Amino acid sequence: MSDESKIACLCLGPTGSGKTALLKKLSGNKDTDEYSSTVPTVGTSLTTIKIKEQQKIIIRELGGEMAPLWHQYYDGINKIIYVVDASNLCQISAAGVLLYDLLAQPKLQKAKILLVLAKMDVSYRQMRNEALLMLQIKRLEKEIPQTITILETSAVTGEGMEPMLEWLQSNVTVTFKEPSSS
Ligand SMILES: Nc1nc2c(ncn2[C@@H]2O[C@H](COP(=O)(O)OP(=O)(O)OP(=O)(O)O)[C@@H](O)[C@H]2O)c(=O)[nH]1
Ligand SMILES: [Mg+2]
Repeated sequence: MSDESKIACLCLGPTGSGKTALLKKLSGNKDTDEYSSTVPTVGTSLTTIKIKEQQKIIIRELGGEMAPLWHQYYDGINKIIYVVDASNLCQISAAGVLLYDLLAQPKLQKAKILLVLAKMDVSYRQMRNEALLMLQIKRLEKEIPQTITILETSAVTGEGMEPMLEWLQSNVTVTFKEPSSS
């Protein structure tokens, strides 16, 4: 049974979108309270997240620089955390291209996707809506077999950490937030 506590999860997203900082915060790394800096992830890095007494989840981050090689890690993956920098709309199109490629991968047709809008402490609601519109999430939802859950986070304030842990724990999460105009 112990193997079941290891959920195969990848954390992906463009360079600098905030993956390492997010996983650091999620794993309860105290440094992030003071807001420590991160360095670009070269290759891959593993983070173990303790969920309950005996349940652990190991998340593998693949640096944005490694995007051409992400596909080598798709075997046996059932959850993907896809991190987009909500404060940097210039990067959204690139993030979208990588995301669409991911969603089209045969090995990931049954994966659950968590779309993380990161760095919300330096973003605005309007930018977040804009980001979702640019990613065409509403249209995507109708065309893809995967379930996409959208979450706003900040590695600085800790926003979104609880729901993220819940998502990691659950096998099926069907929440879909539409980009609203409010
Ligand atoms: N304000 C703010 N800055 C953040 C947040 N998360 C990350 N950053 C900053 O964004 C930069 C990149 O963060 P990383 O977590 O290293 O990004 P990454 O996605 O791991 O990048 P690669 O490993 O190169 O793919 C760093 O300077 C972080 O300090 C956040 O929630 N808020
Ligand atoms: Mg990193």
